[in-house]
Amino acid sequence: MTTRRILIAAGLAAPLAARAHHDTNHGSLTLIHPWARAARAGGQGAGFMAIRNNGAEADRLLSATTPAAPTVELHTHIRDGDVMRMRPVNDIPVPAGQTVRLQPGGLHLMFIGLSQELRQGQSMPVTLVFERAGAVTLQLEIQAAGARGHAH
Ligand SMILES: [Cu+2]
Repeated sequence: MTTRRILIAAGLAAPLAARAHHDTNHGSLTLIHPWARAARAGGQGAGFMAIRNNGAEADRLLSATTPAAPTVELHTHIRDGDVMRMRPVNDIPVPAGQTVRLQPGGLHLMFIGLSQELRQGQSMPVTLVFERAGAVTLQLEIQAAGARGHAH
């Protein structure tokens, strides 16, 4: 079966689209500059953004999903001797009044076993599930494979 047919079978006729991006407000949260690195089908990808909690209650990012990969993990980097290694975390706390940054070398979304190429200039939908704010779907703008930050 071709990739395209698999996508259609999953109800994802056009999961990647070129479109403009804006910060997203969801409940007490603002999701700022969501982006991902370009990556090949079958490989792994990484997603980043800043999450600002404007509210008076702490929240937590519990999980994430995307039609572009069967598994999304929440990862951080830890120092292991002289190397930085990625490690899954159960959740990502977003304390009241604070901004948590998912960025290269730190916390990030890890897309495992990409079912499609993440092509620079397109975008991918990702649904985040927060303990308090619930689920919100964002479009991550796909940057170059080696990108270190969001291009404005
Ligand atoms: Cu990772």
